[in-house]
Amino acid sequence: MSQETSTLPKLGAAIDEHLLKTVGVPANEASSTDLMQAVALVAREQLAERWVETQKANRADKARRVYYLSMEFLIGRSMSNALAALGITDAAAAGVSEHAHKLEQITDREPDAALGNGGLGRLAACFLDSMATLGLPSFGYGIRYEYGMFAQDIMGGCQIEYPDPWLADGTPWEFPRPDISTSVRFGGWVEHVGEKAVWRPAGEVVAKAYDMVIPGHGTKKVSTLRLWKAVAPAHLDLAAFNTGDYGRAAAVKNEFENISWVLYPNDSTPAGRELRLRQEYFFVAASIYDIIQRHLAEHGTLDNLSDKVVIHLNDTHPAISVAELMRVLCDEHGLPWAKAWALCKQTFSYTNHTLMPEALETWPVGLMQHVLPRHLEIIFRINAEFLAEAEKFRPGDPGFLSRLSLIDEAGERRVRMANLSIVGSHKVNGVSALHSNLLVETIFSDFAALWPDRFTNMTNGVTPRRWLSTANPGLANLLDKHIGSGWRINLDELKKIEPLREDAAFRASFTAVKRENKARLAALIEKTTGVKVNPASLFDVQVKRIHEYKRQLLNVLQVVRRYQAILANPHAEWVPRVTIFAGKAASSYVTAKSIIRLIHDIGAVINNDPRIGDKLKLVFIPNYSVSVAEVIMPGADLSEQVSTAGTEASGTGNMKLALNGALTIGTDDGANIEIRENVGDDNIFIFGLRTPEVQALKRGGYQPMRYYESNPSLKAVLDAISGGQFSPSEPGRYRPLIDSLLWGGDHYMLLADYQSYIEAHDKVDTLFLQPDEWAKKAITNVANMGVFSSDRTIAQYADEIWGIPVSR
Ligand code: 26V
Repeated sequence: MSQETSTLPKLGAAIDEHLLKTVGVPANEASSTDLMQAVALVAREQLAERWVETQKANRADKARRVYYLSMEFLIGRSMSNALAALGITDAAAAGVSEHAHKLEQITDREPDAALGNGGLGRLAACFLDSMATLGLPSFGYGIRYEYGMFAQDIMGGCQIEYPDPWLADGTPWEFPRPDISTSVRFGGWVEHVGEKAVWRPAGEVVAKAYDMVIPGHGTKKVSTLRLWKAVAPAHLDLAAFNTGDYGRAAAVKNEFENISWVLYPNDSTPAGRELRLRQEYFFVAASIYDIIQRHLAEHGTLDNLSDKVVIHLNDTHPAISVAELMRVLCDEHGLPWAKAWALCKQTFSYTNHTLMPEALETWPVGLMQHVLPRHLEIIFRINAEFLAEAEKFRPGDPGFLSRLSLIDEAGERRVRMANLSIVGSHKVNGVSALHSNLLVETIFSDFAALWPDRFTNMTNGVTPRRWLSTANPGLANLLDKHIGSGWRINLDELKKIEPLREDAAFRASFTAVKRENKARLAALIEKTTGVKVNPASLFDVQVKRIHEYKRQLLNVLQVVRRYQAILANPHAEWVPRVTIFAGKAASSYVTAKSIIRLIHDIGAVINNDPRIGDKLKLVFIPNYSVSVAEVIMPGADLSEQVSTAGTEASGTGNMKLALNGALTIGTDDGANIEIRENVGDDNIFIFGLRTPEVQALKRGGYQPMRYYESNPSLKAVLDAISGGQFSPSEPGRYRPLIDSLLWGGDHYMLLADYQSYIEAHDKVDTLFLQPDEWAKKAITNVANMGVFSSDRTIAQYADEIWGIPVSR
C-alpha cells in the first residue's frame, strides 16, 4: 500500500495487547476470528480519535451539515477499508503475520453489514465514503437492523432464504451512544385547543443511537453513520414483569423492539405493511429530533435552520420527514406555519431511484390515520395550500390537480409519498441523465410544468477506494507504478493510463493482473458451485438483483442459443466462455425465482455435456453480497447491462465492472449511455432498441410472436426451454415463463432485442480472439472512468443542491 504512515513496529504489540485484554485470549492461542477482533479494535481506537476531532472542528466552525436519510446502507465489510483509510494496512499485515496469518484470512472472518437490498443501499454507502473523503460535515441516518439482507442458499436450483444475524457475535465497528436516545410516539388522536394541535399518542418506543465511523481517505476527516435501534420503554413491561408473567412481559417488549429487527428484503414492490410505515417514521422521528437538538445546541435558534441544516431524502422511504419537521417546528417549537413551511422546503431535497410506477410508495389514508394521526392532518394542510397554488397556475384543470395531489383519491384513498417529497423539497434529482429526463417527461411531468427549476440530474458514482483500491490490489499496484497513487482521491487521474494502451509491456501487465483476478474468481466459483472453469475463458458477468426488467432471461436465451450453435457446429473456432450470474430474488417474486431455477437447470445440462467441455459453462454464484462483488468485479471480462431501454435508473454495477477493466455489452439505458459517451463507441457493445423506439413500439402495438415466427434461432431456443429440454423431470416447468413472452405481451421486450443482442455477442467473440485489441479497449475503459467516482457525484450534490462548498 502506498501512503502508509509508519506505525509498523507498534501495531503488532497493540494487536497482542487487545488479544489479551479485550478479546481475552493469550496471543499465541488466537484464532483468525480473535485476530479479526483485535485488529479491528486497533483501528477502532484511531477511528474514535478522528471522530472526536471531526466533531470538535465542525462544532467550532458552526458548520452547515448534510444529513443523508436512508432506510438502507449496504456497507459490506469495514476492515480493509478502515485499515486503508488509516494507512495501516501493511502494519496490520505485519502484525498478524507474527501469528502466522495472512491479512486476507483475517478480513475474511468479518460478516458483511448488509443493511440494504441493492443499488440504492450501496449508493448510500459509497456516498458516505465520499462525504468523509471530501471532508463534508455529514451524517448518514438509518436503522440498526438486527437482521440484514437475507442470506441466499440454493437447493435443487431453487433460492432458499436464511436470516442474516450479522450482529450475533457483536461488531467491533459500532459505538453505542447510551446518552443519545429519544422517544418515538405512535397512534392515538389529536386535540385542537384554539390554534394549537396537541397529539395524544397511544404508544411510544425508545430510539437508541449506535454510530459507525466512516473514515475519509487522504484526510483525517470522518463521517458518521448513526443507526437507531428500537427499545421498549423501561416502564412498559413492568406490570407484567412484577406479576411474574414473563411470557407477556417478553411479548410486550418484542412488540416495540420488532421495529428495528429486520430489513424488508424487497426491491420489487413497495411494502404495504404497517411495520414498514412504523420503521420509516421511527428512524425519521429520531433523526429529526437529533438534528434539531444539535442545531439548537449550536445556534440557540431555529431561524437559521435552513442555512445550517440540509436533509437529503434517499428515495421516498424517509418522506414522512416533511410532515415530522413541520410538526416539530409548529407544535413543539411554536413557529408559525408559513415560516416553518419556508424553512422546511429550503431544508429538504429528494432523489428518485426508479421510474417503475408500481414502485412508487403510497400509504392508505386509514393506516396513516391509525399510526400517525397528526402527520396526516399536516399532510392534508400542506396539500390544500399546494393545490390552491397549483390551481392558480393552471385554472380549471381538475385532472392536473388530481394528478398533483398528495392524496390519490381513486379507490381507497392513499398518501403519495413521492408527491409529498417533491412538494416539500427545493430540489429533486434523478440518478443518470436519461433517468432525470424521463422523470420530467413521464411520472413527474405535471410537477415539472409547475416548477421546472426544481428538477435536476446527479449521475451516480462509486467509490474507487472499495471498488478499485481494495477489491483489485493487482490493478491498483499497476496504476500506482505508472501514474502514482493520487487516483484514489482524484479518479480523473486514470486518464493518464490511456496512452499506455499502445505500450505492449503495459498491456501484458494489465492482462496478467486480469488473469490473476480471474483465477481468484474461478476459485470462488469452484468453491461455491463445484463447477471448475478455465480462467482462459471469456468471463461474462451479470450480477445484480434478479428482476424481469434487468432481463437476466435475455442473457439466458443467448446462452441456450450458443449451446445449440456449438452442438450444431462443434468444430468451429468457439471462444470459450463462462457465463456467470449472481443475485437475489425478492422472496415473494415468483418469476424472479423461476429465472434462478432456470439458470441452474440449464447450467446442469450444459456443464455436464461432454460435447461442450470448456467451450461453454454456466454458473450461478450464490449469496451475492458486497464482499462477493469485490471478488467478481475484478475478474470480469464482459459486463452485462441489458435492461430494457428506459427502465434502469442508472445502474452502478456497470461502473464497478468497467472501472475494473470489463467491457460492457449493454442497452442504451441508465448510466450505460454516459459510460459510452466517456469510453467512446468503439470501446463498448451497445445493442437493442433505444428508449424512444421502445416507447414507439409499445404505442404501435408490440407483437412478440412476430419475432418468434420469423427468427428460427430464437424459436429453437424458446421451444427448447418451453418444451422441457432443461427440465426433463417436469417438462412444463418453464412453460409459464416462456408463455409470458409469447402470449403475455413480453412486457420488457426481450424478443424485440434478441437478434441485436446475439449480433453484439458475436462481435464480442471476434474481439476476444484478438487479445491485444481487447486489452486496448479494456485499458481505455479504465482510463475514462474518472467521472464515475462518487466523489464527483457528491461534489456535485454539495455544490448544486446542498450549498456546501467542498474544499479540495
Ligand atoms: C425497482 C423496481 C422495479 C420493478 C418494479 C418495482 C420496483 C420497486 C423498487 C425498485 C428498486 C428501487 C430502489 C433501487 O434500488 N433503485 C436503484 O437505485 C440505484 C441507485 O440509484 C440505481 O443505480 C438503479 O438503477 C436503481 O434500480
